[in-house]
Amino acid sequence: MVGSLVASALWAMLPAYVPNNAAVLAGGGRPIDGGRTWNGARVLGDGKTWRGTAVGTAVGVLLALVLNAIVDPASTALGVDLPTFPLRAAVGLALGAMVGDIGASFLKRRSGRERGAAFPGLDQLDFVVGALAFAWLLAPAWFDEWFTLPAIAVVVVVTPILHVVTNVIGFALGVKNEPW
Ligand code: CTP
Ligand code: MG
Ligand code: K
Repeated sequence: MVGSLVASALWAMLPAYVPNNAAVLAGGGRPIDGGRTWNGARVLGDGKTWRGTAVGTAVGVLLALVLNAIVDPASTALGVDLPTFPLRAAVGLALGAMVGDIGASFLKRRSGRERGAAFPGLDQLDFVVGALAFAWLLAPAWFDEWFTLPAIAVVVVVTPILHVVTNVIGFALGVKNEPW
């Protein structure tokens, strides 16, 4: 019961989990803010690029399509009813994750934090808020079916743990500049 709630909630979030990690690998090139500043600090900073955002979003959507291809055997193997992603839900989760992270950088720059500075709490949940908001906007019926309040609670508790673990691994592998 609880296990199936955790499994379906995390499955539903997978297309939102990979974009930020894909962006780390794909980053570089022109920053979204074009180098512009606002009140003495960069609008977003060099860590938010067009290429990272585009590749991250595309990888998230592609993952959703792969998950759709294996959802039946996976549901059977786990004995859990897992979600299939309509394209609108896939785009909402992936693009929303990227936009949430970009919004966090905007807030970091406004609060005097340089690129790469940690903002505990915001760093772990920015993309969750963005992904859920965009999925709700783009695929409201699908969102209501899979993101019940208990499912959202699972996501909010488990995601920061997964986020910290993956970023420490990325840092240890040398692909990420900071372990957060
Ligand atoms: N990245 C990107 N485009 C994005 C998000 C991330 O190119 N939309 C790449 C950048 O190379 C970035 C790296 O992924 O440096 C790590 O992402 P993140 O930790 O979110 O950025 P930071 O460099 O820490 O910058 P910020 O302080 O603004 O979060
Ligand atoms: Mg960072
Ligand atoms: K971030």
